[in-house]
Amino acid sequence: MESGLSARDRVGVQDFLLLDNYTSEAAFIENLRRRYKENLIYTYIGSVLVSVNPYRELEIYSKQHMERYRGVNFYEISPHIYALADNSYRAVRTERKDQCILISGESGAGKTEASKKVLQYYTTMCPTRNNTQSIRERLLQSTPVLEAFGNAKTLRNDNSSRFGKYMDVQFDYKGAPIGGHILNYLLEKSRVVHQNHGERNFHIFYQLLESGDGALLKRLGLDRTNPQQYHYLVKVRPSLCVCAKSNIVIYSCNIGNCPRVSSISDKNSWKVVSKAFTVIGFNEEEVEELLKVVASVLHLGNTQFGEDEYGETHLTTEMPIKYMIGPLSLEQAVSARDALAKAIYGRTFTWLVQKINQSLAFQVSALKCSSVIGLLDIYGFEVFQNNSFEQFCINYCNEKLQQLFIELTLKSEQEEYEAEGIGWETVEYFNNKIICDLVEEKFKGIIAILDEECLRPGDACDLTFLEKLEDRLGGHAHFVTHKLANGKIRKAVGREEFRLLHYAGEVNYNINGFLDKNNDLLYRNLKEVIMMMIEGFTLLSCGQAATQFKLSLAKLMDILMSKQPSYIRCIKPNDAKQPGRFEEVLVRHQVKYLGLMENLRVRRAGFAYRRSFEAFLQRYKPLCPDTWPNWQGKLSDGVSTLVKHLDYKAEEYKLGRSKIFIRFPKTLFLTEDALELKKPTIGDACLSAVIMI
Ligand code: AOV
Ligand code: MG
Repeated sequence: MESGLSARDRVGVQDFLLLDNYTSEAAFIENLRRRYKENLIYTYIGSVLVSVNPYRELEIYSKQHMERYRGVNFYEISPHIYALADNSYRAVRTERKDQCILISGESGAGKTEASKKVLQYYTTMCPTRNNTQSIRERLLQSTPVLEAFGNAKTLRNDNSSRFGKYMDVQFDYKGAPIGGHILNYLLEKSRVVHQNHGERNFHIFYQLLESGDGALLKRLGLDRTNPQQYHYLVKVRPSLCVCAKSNIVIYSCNIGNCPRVSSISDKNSWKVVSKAFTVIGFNEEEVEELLKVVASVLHLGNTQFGEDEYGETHLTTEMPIKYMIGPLSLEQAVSARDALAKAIYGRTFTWLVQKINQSLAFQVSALKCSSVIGLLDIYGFEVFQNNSFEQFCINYCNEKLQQLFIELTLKSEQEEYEAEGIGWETVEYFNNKIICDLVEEKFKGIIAILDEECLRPGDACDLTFLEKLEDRLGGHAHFVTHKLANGKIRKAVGREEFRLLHYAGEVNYNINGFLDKNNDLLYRNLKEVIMMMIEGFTLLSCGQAATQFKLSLAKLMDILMSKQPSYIRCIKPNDAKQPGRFEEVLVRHQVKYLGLMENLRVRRAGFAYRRSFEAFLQRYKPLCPDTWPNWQGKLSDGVSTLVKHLDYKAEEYKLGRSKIFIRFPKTLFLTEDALELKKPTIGDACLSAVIMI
């Protein structure tokens, strides 16, 4: 412990609003660093929670901790994710307004862990109805199942979410969780057939092979002794060789990756997932059917193709298919196989989410959902050495989330002050709308150009797509290719790449595979074979995937906009995934692009709470004899009378055209406390009729 320092010097301030030098980025980072060194990973910016990944288990998530945070206000106790969870829950109870908790930050920053902590809080602390107890367990157990099928080790995170997840927790009028619903977004299906060096396929493959019961594996035709025999589990580097015996050219794969990772226990996870299946309500046959599909993907990956002297390709698999798909070139055959594996896995994942949703739906028809809290945990912004279509979609998704943050916290807040005639000096911030438009704008954006190229008959290919991008978007401030305006070559961008200047940094995207991935290509005859094998199993082409993704993101934004948001901004302190390491440059970069300094400036200069005159008066009128039981005059005069009686100081509030603005949360909390004391004399019934806006 550093001696001679006051507690405040040592642990910093728990709310950045209290920083003496609140405009200084250095002071902001220093505050984060001090707190991090003391294992204080949470700090507020008003009601926004900033969280720094500790990369170690902290003793702050026990039931006792949860109890400490129940019903207390932010400023009363040290910052915690439970305080934020409780705050949203109380808003649901008292204001009956749907809430959402938006968790953002780059890959490995702690979003998924944060969402799990919030869910744990609700399932532990909220009241239960007799007949809905199992729903808590199901809500909790949906996570390990979805993680087994949708998470994987990447270079950035050993448990990286490879799909976006939005989960509604539904509460009844007494505040008991009674159900849930999950929306999933764009699973990174390409991982099924290919992983970058040092990465893995989805966890479930390794869990099944490592820990699946011997008899089960036998039934599935799997052999655990050598997981590396499964081509989809190792780094696949295609190569062609000629079989000496038959003179047939064999398309083979290079084996070389290690499927085991010290930080991941596939054995333990398997146990957890197996139990979770039971809790969610899968019977044994359903689990086995599901695992059969998983196994079939591994078998499919081991299918090899040979080319005979006529250049025709044959299927040399032991799968129960008697079809020859040909003639195709070797490359075509392999890509058809991989497309099929991806489609099977993707469909299975969608089915899994549907099945979980059935299990989370109200079991008792008489139950009514009164309000919901939505939890958004998406894949974080990521940059690799080689970035493809998947990173393009993931990073676009993060742009949208940042846009929502800007719309709701920076832009609308400032616009409201202006509309209400509150004196205000505008805080400048970077608005990433320009990048969202670049990607998604109708007819002009990258997605529109990609779709256009996918639908164009003739010679359309990835390179013509890049040419079109250059033609139409060259000169855009956030779009760059290897060609410089003066005809020279920009070395930092490859000839098959384009670079986007994202809000969170620059990313070069390699265009190879963009068209196929966007088309979600699946050969028709393969679809037919599968449809004949499995009745009712329809594998239709999904159309242009990026556009679908864009539309589902737009829908998600509508869902989120209809709710009252809370924010958790996650920060990754180092790239080595190590505890105790706080790398300033890395943290500063995140503080910058997350817009935390602007967020702080707006909050500091602005007002923590606002209420319409009517709602404010309605709720707090019992606190002043002149406004109780009814105020007859103008609403603004009533509010004026009330706050004077409450002894609000001039710097604590401002009256706008239709609303009162309260600068500090504490002022409102003290008023709430006073109301609580008044309850015995005025009665609860009167208060429950009050609507807060
Ligand atoms: P992410 O969700 O933000 O990345 P995770 O939530 O998976 O990141 O966190 C990555 C790892 O950091 C976890 O597996 C834990 O080991 C550790 N970690 C995060 N938060 C905590 C915490 N509060 N306490 C202890 N350890 C933690 V990604 O899904 O890749 O964008 O796509
Ligand atoms: Mg995650």
